[in-house]
Amino acid sequence: MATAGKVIKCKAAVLWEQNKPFSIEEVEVAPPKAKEVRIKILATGICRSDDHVMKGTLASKFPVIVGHEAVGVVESIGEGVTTVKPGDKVIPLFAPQCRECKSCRNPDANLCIMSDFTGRGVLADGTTRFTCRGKTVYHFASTSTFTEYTVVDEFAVVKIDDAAPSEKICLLGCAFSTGYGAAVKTGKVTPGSTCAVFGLGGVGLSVIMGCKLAGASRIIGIDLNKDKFEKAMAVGATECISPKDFTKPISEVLSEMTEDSVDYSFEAIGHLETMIDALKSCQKNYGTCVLVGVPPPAKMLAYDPMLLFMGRTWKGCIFGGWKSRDHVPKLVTDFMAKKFDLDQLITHVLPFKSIQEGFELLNSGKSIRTVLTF
Ligand code: PAD
Ligand code: ZN
Repeated sequence: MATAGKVIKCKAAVLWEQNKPFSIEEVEVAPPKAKEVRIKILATGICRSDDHVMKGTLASKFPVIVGHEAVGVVESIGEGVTTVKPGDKVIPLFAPQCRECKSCRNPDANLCIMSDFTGRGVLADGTTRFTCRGKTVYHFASTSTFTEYTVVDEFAVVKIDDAAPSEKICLLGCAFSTGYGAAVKTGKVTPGSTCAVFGLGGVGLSVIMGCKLAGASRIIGIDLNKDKFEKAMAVGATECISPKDFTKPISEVLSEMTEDSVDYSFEAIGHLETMIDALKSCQKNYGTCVLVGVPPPAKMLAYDPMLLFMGRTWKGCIFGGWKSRDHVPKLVTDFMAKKFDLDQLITHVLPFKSIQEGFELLNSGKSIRTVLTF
């Protein structure tokens, strides 16, 4: 393309400091260096994890360009890139896969050593490709998609089916893959089982879809916001409850609703209290509880070790446990084969410049996923 090898000036949503709104700025995006890929973003979803950066729940340097749930097209590649080429439709991967580290070599693991969940904010060579008003702007979680163009390391991007609709499958970059994988890959929900899902945002609803596809017979959705119940039922919940309607903990309510508690419980909120109550909610001897919500920083959990001693399994997963470059193209193929539907998760589609409105919809509880288009 004509822009290859040149600096691209384009619009991006920059967070200059914590707790301040997005500022749409003209930024400079440097060309990709060796083993890097520059991508034109086509569509990107708004996830609670982006909001966590704004509020300080997820560590980050500032100024930063967040956003991590997207589809784009490769604009140009750096030297030595072999797995994608200009013109390819791709999904940037916040959980990268270098294919060389110990986790990547383990068939059951997916937390690649190249992941940036600690807020380093740079590419593998230790530098950034963004500048704005003469200042260095940091990357977020190997992706940074709230911009017309981004640069990622080759290990953090994968080619997908060109025919896949960008405005929908951007959700495979985070929400759907995370929730669905938590149920079918990490939790390994079995047919006929009972499940409880704490939190009915884009991630929790995707957990429900996974539980349903795995053949669970009873799926109980839990949220403080009853407006979320209709969607939860539409994607597969068999009933929904709100903690506001009970004076006792949800774990006790679930124990009464089901014979001796559910087989699987999932926490898709990110609060310490609900993490422990989700653990208490699964069957005491063989139950499995999966943590999906991002934990608050520098906080410790205190819980009765008897909860685990009796036999429960407590696990967590990032990106559902999927090995991103191996599995994302297959999830796209499954979507194209109509194995699951993403329409229920997308409540709003807005132009990129309305990003702040998209976050207001998230924070007021009115949206599930807002997709921004370019
Ligand atoms: P969301 O904010 O859209 O959904 C969270 C839901 O939880 C909302 O519907 C709230 O009303 C509800 N809620 C809040 N507090 C409570 C409570 N005490 N009891 C019951 N319900 C409550 O977020 P999301 O679906 O985009 O993300 C959910 C979490 O998952 C969040 O912490 C996000 O950062 C995390 C996440 N993790 C990964 C991963 O790889 N593990 C990926 C993406 C998102
Ligand atoms: Zn996300």
